[in-house]
Amino acid sequence: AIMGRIKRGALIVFEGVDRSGKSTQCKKLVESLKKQNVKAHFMAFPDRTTSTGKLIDEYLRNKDCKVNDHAMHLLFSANRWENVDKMKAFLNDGITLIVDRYSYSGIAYSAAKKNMEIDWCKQPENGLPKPDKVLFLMVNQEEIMLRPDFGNERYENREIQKKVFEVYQQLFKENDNFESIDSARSIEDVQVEVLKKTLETIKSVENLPLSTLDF
Ligand code: ADP
Ligand code: 2DT
Ligand code: MG
Repeated sequence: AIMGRIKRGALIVFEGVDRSGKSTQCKKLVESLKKQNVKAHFMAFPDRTTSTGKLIDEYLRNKDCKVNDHAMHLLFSANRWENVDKMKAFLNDGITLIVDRYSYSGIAYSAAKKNMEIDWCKQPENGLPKPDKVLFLMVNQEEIMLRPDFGNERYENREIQKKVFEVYQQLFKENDNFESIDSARSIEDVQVEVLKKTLETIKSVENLPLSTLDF
């Protein structure tokens, strides 16, 4: 008998400002999927374990560390590029990837800086695997202020977060793979919607080829 082709996994990305609940939802989602016998694997960007990731980690944790903004942007992008073969292998094996931040974080946090052109920021991302769905966690500023405090990393302050949110909103309008999730609800209520959207996405792309980002 002819063997059926392996159905590919879906590339699901979580985006949103700090404390919007991305990491919480990603972890729960991977558990929920595994419970339902859906093959899933968690990834996060920046991937702080690789050689580029160690430089990025130093940059984020040490605010005195001065690096050219353009060079830093390319390093964040390189940190994704060095994971492409691994990502494709998972997806082709039928394993769904649940990813905490991706190219859209790269664009939003860099374009929020002075003297950084958004069109320039998009370019290094072209050719990377295109997410089948970007779940954009939306929480208003008042709600986010009720959540546990910012940490000490670079970018963790209100002024930067406001600019980042503005770039995210532009990306939301420009990209058809974005879906907004109201995250000013309980963790459990958000998870119900996140799981539903993910299962729908897995089903709808399983026989379609993976696309590449084309900004
Ligand atoms: P992110 O990864 O987007 O920065 P986290 O998942 O780390 O956000 O969540 C930030 C903080 O807010 C954590 O303390 C988490 O427990 C809390 N939190 C996450 N989701 C919710 C929610 N829906 N309601 C209230 N608090 C939340
Ligand atoms: P967390 O580890 O708490 O998510 O913070 N960032 C991330 C960039 O500036 N560019 C990127 O390409 C990516 C993926 C956002 C990571 C911090 O790094 C920022 C917050
Ligand atoms: Mg997080």
